[in-house]
Amino acid sequence: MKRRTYIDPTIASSDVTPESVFLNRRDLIKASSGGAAAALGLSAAQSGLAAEPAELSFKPDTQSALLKELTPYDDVTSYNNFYEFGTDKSDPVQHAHAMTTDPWAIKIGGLVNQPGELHLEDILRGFDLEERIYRFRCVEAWSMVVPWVGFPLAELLQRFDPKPEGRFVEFKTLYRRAEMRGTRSFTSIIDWPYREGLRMDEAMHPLTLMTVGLYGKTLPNQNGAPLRLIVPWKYGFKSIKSIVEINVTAKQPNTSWQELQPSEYGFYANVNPEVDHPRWSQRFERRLPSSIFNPNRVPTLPFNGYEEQVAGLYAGMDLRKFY
Ligand SMILES: Nc1nc2c(c(=O)[nH]1)N[C@H]1C(S)=C(S)[C@@H](COP(=O)(O)O)O[C@H]1N2
Ligand SMILES: [Mo]
Repeated sequence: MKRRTYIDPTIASSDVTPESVFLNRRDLIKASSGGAAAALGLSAAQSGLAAEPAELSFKPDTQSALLKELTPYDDVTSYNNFYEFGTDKSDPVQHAHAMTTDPWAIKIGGLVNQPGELHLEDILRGFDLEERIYRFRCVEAWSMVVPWVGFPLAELLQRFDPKPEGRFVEFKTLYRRAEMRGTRSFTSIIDWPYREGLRMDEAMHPLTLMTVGLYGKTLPNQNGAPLRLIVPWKYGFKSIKSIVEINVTAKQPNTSWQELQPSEYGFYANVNPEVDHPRWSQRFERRLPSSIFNPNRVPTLPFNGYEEQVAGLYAGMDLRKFY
């Protein structure tokens, strides 16, 4: 399989696995210092080492018009929102290594004919991975262009055979207080675990990606390892990280940000330059990397540039009301 190799400035060439391999425990452990931990049978997180991203096999996205606009790996992996580890943009990269991601399983239930559990190994073996270069727009008005690696969420849901009365899909993030310092903080405002949801047709849309990697490698913890959602036409908070549970439901599920501040964060959260956040405009975004001297301000596009593909999902809906 032809694949693109990304040059990652943060990884010495001696650390890079020479051929594409499927994820296994050994690949998750840093080649140098992780060796001792591996010999002791410890996972990287148990040993206190951040798991080093491992190479993935996937079909590269060679046609994307966004190929020339990619946000550098260092920015994608060091400027993050992952409140389980703190609310500063630099908290996740500093503290998310404490999260154990091996072993990992997701429970799929609710209104499905075949409820069950999937282990990460089965997910990586059981689905064809593909690269998708997407724009990613946070409600806070910063954005990136990221080469994700994953597979359509629809393929996963279909295996569990949703019942016809299932109209929504609910997602939950891992909640493990001992490993997530942000959840122990007394200033923490979210009712953990972090929860998100989609309407069934949004969940089944071919752009909706179950994501296991970025820049050709497994996700770093701070970006939602080992498995997260990416919904490119919605504000970033819909793209829930480190998923452990998926439920098909009849009613619209409660979501963390909506619960926190319903007047500011809606269930739909479609990127929309016409509907301002109550406290700021959504007409423009800061495309990372961005600095005071070079803010890199670009106009925000309706549905984040995916209008042609997804606007039909919302035909007849008042998008000011259903924000
Ligand atoms: N579990 C969980 N998922 C989350 C968040 C979070 O705090 N916790 N933050 C969301 C927000 S606001 C954004 S913008 C994106 C950020 O993803 P990134 O750090 O990979 O850029 O993750 C989303 N998913
Ligand atoms: Mo966000």
